[in-house]
Amino acid sequence: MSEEFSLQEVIDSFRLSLSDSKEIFLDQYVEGWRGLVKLLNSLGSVFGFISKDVVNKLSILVSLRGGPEGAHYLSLQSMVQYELQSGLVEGGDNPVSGTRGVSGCRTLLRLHRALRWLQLFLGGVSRDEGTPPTLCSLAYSQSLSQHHPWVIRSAAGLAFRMLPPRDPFLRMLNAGEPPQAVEVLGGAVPVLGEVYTITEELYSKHDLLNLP
Ligand code: 1PX
Repeated sequence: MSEEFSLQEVIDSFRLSLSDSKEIFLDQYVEGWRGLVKLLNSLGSVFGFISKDVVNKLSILVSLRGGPEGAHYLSLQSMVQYELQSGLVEGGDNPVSGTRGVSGCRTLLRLHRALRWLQLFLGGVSRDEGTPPTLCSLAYSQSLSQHHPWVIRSAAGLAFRMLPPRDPFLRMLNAGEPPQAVEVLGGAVPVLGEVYTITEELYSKHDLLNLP
């Protein structure tokens, strides 16, 4: 994977994370998020606190996947099953991550909620429903913000205002000129939507949507 952000690479990773039987592979899911971090990093230091949090969550998942119980972290489905069976979902003393009180399920839940934000935001941009700062803040208020305390919400609100206008934003996606980038974006939304919906159903079935 190159150092530069590529929307297509992100879409490919999320698409590849989906197996034929609709399991979601963790490695490719993490890879998709790594791609998004590149864009976050290129947006400037105001977005640093967001990027840091995502990187931190990704490294927790990577350490679980690379640890002695890593085989259980092949997919989101196997992770949920393993952590439920082992009493780790609530974040018991997890010998694998070495991070006490941090489960794969609760870590991924944060990214899952953010994926909803991304799906709403990119949908709005692709349909040209407003400027990136406006759409970003609208998508945030319809999703992630409900899970964030005031201090995070206000810092996020400040960062959103620093987002570039539509055309420069589309050019940052590294998917060709704006009209082409819009097309690629249009293709990204259903892929993100599918990953989101499968995860949502999995978490909902096991009553994991409110993990602390
Ligand atoms: C095609 C390009 C689109 C742009 C890609 C940018 C991807 C950004 C993804 C943002 C992901 C944010 C993850 C937040 C996870 C979270 O909720 N963490 C909080 C709770 O964690 P804890 O472990 O304590 O339970 C944590 O407190 C969060 C801290 C960071 C602030 C999060 C603000 C989220 C704003 C989302 C919008 C990002 C704006 C990017 C602009 C393009």
